[in-house]
Amino acid sequence: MAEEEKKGGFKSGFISLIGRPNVGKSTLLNLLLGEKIAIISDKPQTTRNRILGIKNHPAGQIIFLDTPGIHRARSRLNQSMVKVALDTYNEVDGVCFMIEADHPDNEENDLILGTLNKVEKPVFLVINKIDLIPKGKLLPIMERYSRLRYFPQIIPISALLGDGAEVLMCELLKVLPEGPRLFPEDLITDLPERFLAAELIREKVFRLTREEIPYATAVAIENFKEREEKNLIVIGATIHVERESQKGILIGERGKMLKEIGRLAREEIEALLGAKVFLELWVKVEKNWREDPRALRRLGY
Ligand SMILES: Nc1nc2c(ncn2[C@@H]2O[C@H](COP(=O)(O)OP(=O)(O)OP(=O)(O)O)[C@@H](O)[C@H]2O)c(=O)[nH]1
Ligand SMILES: [Mg+2]
Repeated sequence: MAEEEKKGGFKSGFISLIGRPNVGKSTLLNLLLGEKIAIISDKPQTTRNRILGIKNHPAGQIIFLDTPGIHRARSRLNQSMVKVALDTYNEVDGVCFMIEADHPDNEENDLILGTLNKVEKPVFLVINKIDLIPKGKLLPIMERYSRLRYFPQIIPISALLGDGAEVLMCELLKVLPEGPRLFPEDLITDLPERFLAAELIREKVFRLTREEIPYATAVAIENFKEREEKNLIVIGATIHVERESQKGILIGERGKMLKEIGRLAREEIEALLGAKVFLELWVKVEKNWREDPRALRRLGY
């Protein structure tokens, strides 16, 4: 047990990051952890699973749950994403409700406020992307939101520039219960390496493709073999799409697109795992997987 834990007053507990798609929840998680474990894109609905990240602060251990953005979900996949986010309400000691400073008022935020009504744990309002607005616009947002419900604190941040992260953690530590570390100090997430690798591949699809394609894509790791003598990891992954036309775009002219996705993903997987990676990608059409409960389960949703 570390010194500060023995002294007493050490805090530990769970905080979920909640908000509409694209507000910057995953960017904030990575900023707080000082490491990239959650994928990020400029398109909404990037995160599909609960991403657990462990922050070891001198005053306590904060376990953050990054969640899919809450929205009006139509497909089964999207319904499952929203459920993942809402389910965290039952297992946390506090919630960070994130909004964007540059467009704070919208139907999705109203929807989320409604879901937060039944949450008895402290709900903090985190106003992200303050780098995008002039300072004078912040106060009116804070005033408006404090009339909508009680927030123990309203914390303006820029997850992109790193502003406000320490203030946020100090405020969160205040509401966490006293207790020992819940995870070993050297652990940053409970997610398996296979999952993180699949996510990095999906992130590159989000970056390099447009319109329906990122949304119709899921990545399944087929094999993951460590060759310790060579410090090499051999990974094979299938990118599932819904239609032949999407498969064609993902592969690209003479395989160019798939090669680029593979190259960018491999570089990041190598940095993450600290080993050389041999990455092989396949593309497979699986009609309507977003509506098929069995396919969804198999693909991890
Ligand atoms: N200007 C600015 N952009 C930001 C900030 N934080 C995040 N972004 C950008 O906002 C976009 C969405 O970020 P994500 O972290 O993927 O958002 P998210 O809330 O996790 O989105 P979902 O997973 O889709 O729910 C990315 O392009 C980020 O670079 C910020 O503080 N300022
Ligand atoms: Mg996200």
